[in-house]
Amino acid sequence: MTGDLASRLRAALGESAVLTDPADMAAYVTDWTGSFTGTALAVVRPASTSEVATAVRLCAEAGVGVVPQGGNTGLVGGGVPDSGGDQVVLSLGRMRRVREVDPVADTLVVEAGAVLATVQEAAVAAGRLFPLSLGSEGSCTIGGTIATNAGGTAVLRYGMMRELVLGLEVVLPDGRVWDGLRPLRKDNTGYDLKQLFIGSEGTLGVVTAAVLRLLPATPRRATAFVALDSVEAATALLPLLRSHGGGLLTTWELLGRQAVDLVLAHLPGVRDPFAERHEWYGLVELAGTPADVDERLESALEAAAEAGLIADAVVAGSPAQRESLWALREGVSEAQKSEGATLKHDVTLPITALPRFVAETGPRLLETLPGLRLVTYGHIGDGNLHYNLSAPVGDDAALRREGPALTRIVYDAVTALGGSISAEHGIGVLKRDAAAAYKTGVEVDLMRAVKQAIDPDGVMNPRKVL
Ligand code: FAD
Ligand code: 2HG
Ligand code: ZN
Repeated sequence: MTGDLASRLRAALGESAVLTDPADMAAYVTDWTGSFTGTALAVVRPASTSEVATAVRLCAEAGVGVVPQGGNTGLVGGGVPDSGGDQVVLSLGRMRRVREVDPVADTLVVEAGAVLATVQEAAVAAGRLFPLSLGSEGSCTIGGTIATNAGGTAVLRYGMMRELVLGLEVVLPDGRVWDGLRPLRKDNTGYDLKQLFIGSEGTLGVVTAAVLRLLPATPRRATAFVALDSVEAATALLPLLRSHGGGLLTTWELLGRQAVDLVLAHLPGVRDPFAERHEWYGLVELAGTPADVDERLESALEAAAEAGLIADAVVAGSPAQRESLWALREGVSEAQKSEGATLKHDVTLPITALPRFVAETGPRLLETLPGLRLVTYGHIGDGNLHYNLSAPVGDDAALRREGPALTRIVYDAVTALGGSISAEHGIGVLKRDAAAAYKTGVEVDLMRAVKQAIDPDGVMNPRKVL
């Protein structure tokens, strides 16, 4: 049955919608990190919801697993097939249309394959804001950000993707379409089905379209890069930034010196804004109208300096300066990738526990692997650290050898302090076994029950998450 699946898909969707040549499929079977590579029976590229439904139904009838894929920027190996060669990658890349912007309902209806940046642009063109903001926004898709419940650098103010979605259209594992594409702000008719699909990483269905919330435009942004002596200073600054920023505080990001060093080493044109080296840095941004944001940022920085919480500060005086400060933050993933072997830990803790986590975990890791580089940065305002590790210089093999022990140290510390082993990137394959071990038995049972109820034959994204 699987043998003629590609021909059946071609007959239903057209020749050009189905790729089977390994060279054509190459970009779809390896992830952004380069750590996850598989092989696929075929890559199918439907152009409409009904074509997605047909493709999923044909795969289900053939007993073939479907791996949904958007921009393939995911960091946990969830969007690529495994090495079995018996799965179909379903790319949403041809479904990119912004269908409607409604200024009265303050909503935008979009197809799942639309790139996040195009949705942000459509909102701006309508005088509104779609606030989700990620370093990958030029490539990641709305379907992918829904499937992973993406976070990013404006969660502090606007929440994660889950809070920005009002309605969804989903193709179910048996090929039926759930039409939940409603712009309702209120709908208490039992379980909130859309929330089940948000963050399910393609294991329950294929998201084909969404109704998104729009928010008031923030035409002026005030941005500063600050030098800090400690992680304690970064957490202590949060209430101060909040009170001086009013509701306009949008971003509070942390960067350790090692992260900055990697960006300076690998990304051309980026420079250190300070003459002296510091152990820690923060990026703060307020967004709103010109009348407000500059004064508020200034008063926050003055209060922070008086309280002895910042060692130095640079305020962006132009859009170009803002870009260069943001490049230091958004360049870390790319720079760390260029440096060689990386072990990623996207963890979250209660904010007050972050200083202790950093102080206690680093020495334990360095005892296990001397020379290890701790590349610590992330969305500290949300309690989310990217506690990433780079190999000792020139010794990638050591990181690979000690990786499981290092990850255990990190996850044990996170769990002991009341945190979670994935803040925003999800589980995918990377954390599948760890999630089963670190979540409670009740949580794992409930997740399995949901999967069994919606996808009893295991068609959707097999062996991911669970
Ligand atoms: P993909 O990588 O294609 O897929 C991700 C998962 O979603 C897979 O499990 C896939 O099967 C599933 N999926 C994709 N589309 C659908 C669909 N239509 N229906 C059902 N399932 C689907 N993430 C953050 O949260 N915050 C960040 O700040 C952030 N910054 C990043 C910066 C860089 C440089 C990079 C490379 C990645 C970053 N990411 C970040 C991770 C990534 O961009 C997000 O996880 C994003 O949501 C993935 O979107 P995508 O379209 O690329 O999805
Ligand atoms: C970020 O915040 C992203 O920059 C990517 O979530 C983190 O590459 C990473 O580990
Ligand atoms: Zn992040």
